[in-house]
Amino acid sequence: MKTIVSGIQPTGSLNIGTYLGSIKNFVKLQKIYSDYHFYLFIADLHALTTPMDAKKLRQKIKELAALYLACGLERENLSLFVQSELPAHSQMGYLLQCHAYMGELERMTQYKDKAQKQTDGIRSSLFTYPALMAADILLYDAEYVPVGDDQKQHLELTRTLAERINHRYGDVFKVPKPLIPKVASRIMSLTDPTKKMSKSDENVKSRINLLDDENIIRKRIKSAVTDSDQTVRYDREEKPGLSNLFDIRIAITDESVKEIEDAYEGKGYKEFKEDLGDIVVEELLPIQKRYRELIDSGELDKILDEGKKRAEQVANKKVEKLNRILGLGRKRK
Ligand code: ATP
Ligand code: LTN
Repeated sequence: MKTIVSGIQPTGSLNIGTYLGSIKNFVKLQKIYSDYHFYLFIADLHALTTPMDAKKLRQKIKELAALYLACGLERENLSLFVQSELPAHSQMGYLLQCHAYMGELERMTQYKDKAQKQTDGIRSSLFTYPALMAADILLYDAEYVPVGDDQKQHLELTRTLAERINHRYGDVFKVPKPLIPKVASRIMSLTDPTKKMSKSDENVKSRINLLDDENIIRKRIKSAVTDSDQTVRYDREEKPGLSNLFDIRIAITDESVKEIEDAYEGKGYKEFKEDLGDIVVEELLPIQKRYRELIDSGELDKILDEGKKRAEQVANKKVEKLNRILGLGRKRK
C-alpha cells in the first residue's frame, strides 16, 4: 500500500498557520488519496531540539493528538502515533546522520534561523534534526509528504539521503515527494506579514490559536496589520497584510480572489475583517467542541496505541534492513 507521512511538533499552541498549511490539507488529502495509508505523528523528539519543559511537553503531545483528530481526520486509513514511542525513529535518525554531510546540514535555513534565537547554547540536535526528519519519512517509504513551504529544504535533503543510500547499497528507500498546498502554504504573522505565522513567536497577537475563544479570534483579525489604502484587492507586494487575510479566507472557503474582490467593491477593510472573523470562528468552533470531547476520553489513548502498533511493524523492519546492510550487529538473516 502506498503511504503518506507527516508530522507536527508539539511545541507552542497550534495556530491557523499550521492548521491551514498542514492539518486541513491532510483532511483533504485523505479524501483524494483514499487508497493510501496515512502515517501522521506527533514529533516530540523534534521538540527537544530547543529548551522545553517536561510537564508542558507531555501536555502538548496529548493536546496535539486530540486536535489532529478534532480537525476531522478519518480513522480508517490513518495511523496516528507519538514519535518517541517508536525507538525506530531515533535509530534510523542516527543511521541517516551517518550519511549526511556537515555542509548539507549547515545550509538549512531553519537551523540558521532557530540557532540565532538560542540564548543558552545551540543544541547539537538542532543541527542534526533534518536527519531525524528524513528518518521519520523514509521509515515508511512515503510516496508523498504534505508540508508547508518552510519544510521544502528538509524534504530535498531527505530525497538526497534516500538517493545516496540507494545508490550505495541498492534499493533501500522510496524517494518521497513533497506535497505543498497551493493555498496557505505560508500563512504570515498577523503583526508582521513578512514573517510566517509561528507557534514560537513571542507576540501572541501575531497568530490565532485553534483553541482561542471567539472574542480573541475576532480581535486578532481586527487588529491584523494592513496598509492604509482601503481597496480590498489581492496584491502580495503592495498589500502583504491584506493578501494574507485573503489567503486565510480562501483556504477556508475555497473562493477565488476575483469572487472576493467583487464582493467587496466599494466596501472597506472593516467589513472584510468582520466577515473573516465570522468565517474563522465558524471553522474553529466545531473543532474546539470535538477537541473538548476527545481530550480526556480514553478513546484518544486507544487510537494512539493502535497507531503505534501498526507503525512500529513497518518502522522496525526498515531499521533492521538497514542495520543488516550496514553490517551492524551479529545477525545475518
Ligand atoms: P514554528 O511555527 O514554531 O516555527 P514549525 O514550523 O517548526 O513551528 P510545525 O508545527 O512542526 O512547526 O509545523 C507543522 C506543519 O505546519 C509543517 O508542515 C509546516 O510547514 C506547517 N506550517 C507551520 N507554520 C505554517 C504557516 N504559517 N503557514 C503554512 N504552513 C505552516
Ligand atoms: N520538521 C517539521 C515537522 C516534522 C515533519 C517530519 C514533517 C518532523 N518530522 C516528517 C513531515 C515529515 C516542522 O518543523 N514543521
